[in-house]
Formats: sequence, C-alpha cells, structure tokens
Amino acid sequence: MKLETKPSVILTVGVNGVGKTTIIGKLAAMYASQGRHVLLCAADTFRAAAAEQLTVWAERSGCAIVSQHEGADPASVVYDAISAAAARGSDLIICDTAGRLHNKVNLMNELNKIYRIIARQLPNSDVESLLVVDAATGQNGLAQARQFKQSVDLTGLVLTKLDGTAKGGIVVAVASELELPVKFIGVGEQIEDLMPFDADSFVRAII
Ligand SMILES: Nc1nc2c(ncn2[C@@H]2O[C@H](COP(=O)(O)OP(=O)(O)OP(=O)(O)O)[C@@H](O)[C@H]2O)c(=O)[nH]1
Ligand SMILES: [Mg+2]
Repeated sequence: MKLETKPSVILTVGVNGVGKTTIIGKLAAMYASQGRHVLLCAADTFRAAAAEQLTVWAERSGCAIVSQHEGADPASVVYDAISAAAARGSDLIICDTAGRLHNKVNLMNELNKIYRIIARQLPNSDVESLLVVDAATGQNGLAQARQFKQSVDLTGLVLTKLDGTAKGGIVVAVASELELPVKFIGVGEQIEDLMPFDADSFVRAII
C-alpha cells in the first residue's frame, strides 16, 4: 500500500455484505499499531447501524471516527472527515461506504462523488481505493469490478472470507483483466484476521 502522505486515504468499495466494514476495522488496528493516527469515516449513511458498527471497530482499534446522521450525504461525511483529519493531524483516513449493486446507476454516481471529493480536497494525497471481494463471489465478480472501476480509480483488491470453503478464484480473473494487485486477504471475523496477499500460497490452495 502506498500511504506516504499526511493524510493518506483508504477508500473501500464493493457490493453488499462482502466485508468492507470488517476489513476497515482490521486495517485500522494494523496501522494504529504502527503508530499512525487513524481516522475512520462513516460514509455508509444508508443505515444507522452502519455507523454504529464502524464505531465499535473504532473503539476496538483505538481510532477516531467521524460520522453523521442516517441519510446524510455520504460525500459530506467524507468532506467532514478530511477537515477533521487536518484539525487533528491524522495520518490516515479510512473511509467506509455502503454496499451497493454495481448496476444501480445512482448509487454508483454517489460513489463517484465521494471519490471526486477526496481527489479535489486532497489532490496531493496517496489514495488507495480498494474493491472488496468475497471469496464466494462467482463469475459476476468480473462485471462488478468493471462497474466499480468506472466510478472509482481502483488501486487494488481485498479478498475476504478466505477462512470459509470458497477459494476466491474469481480474483485471478479480476486482477488480470483490471490489472489490479490483491493487497490483503481477510481470514475471519476477528480484528487480527488480516493477512498480506501471498500469490504462491494462494495458488497452491486453489490447486
Ligand atoms: N468468516 C468470515 N467472515 C467475515 C470476514 N469478513 C467479514 N465477515 C463477516 O461478514 C459479514 C459482513 O461483513 P461486513 O464487514 O459488515 O460487510 P460490509 O461489506 O461492510 O456489508 P455492508 O456494509 O452491509 O455492505 C459480517 O458478519 C462479518 O463478520 C472474513 O474474512 N471471514
Ligand atoms: Mg459495511
């Protein structure tokens, strides 16, 4: 991950329930343990429970969080988080987004708006935009990834739920067609269940 500027940004996107919020909690804990000041941004305003879930992860990982009321414009939460990061001297902003179907045009436009706010407010910052993919995703994963890439300039993939029976083979197709590296894998629901992606052991597990 290239996160050298202060602040840098991680934006997570993906369809519903793939594990975006969970991976944010894990990444927040990892970067906080390296001594970085991490600020979580609750830009999933679709359900009140989403901000509550992210707040639990903020507490677990010892990170700060910026959130607004349910139904608020997600881009305005991102705007607030960027201001808060400047005021608090945060090193890293990690932004949660609502799960969305890649074929819902208005929701994809909303994601693009979030992305543009980051690019406009932090033009010189390192931004890692991660598409989160559940290991159980089938061929549809390719269509999903193509659509997300049109709204956000993706920089990598995260493959979650590799502790289950699914092997996550779809990321081979996604990574090669979209030329995106797999950055991390999720291997459970706990805060420490995060690993860097290792291509050799991944291929061995598939074969
Ligand atoms: N076994 C396992 N479960 C996981 C993993 N990552 C996430 N989960 C579980 O998957 C469910 C959904 O995770 P979330 O992090 O809420 O997913 P999300 O993408 O934020 O969901 P939405 O915000 O609703 O789109 C939760 O029950 C998580 O505990 C993983 O690596 N392994
Ligand atoms: Mg979520």
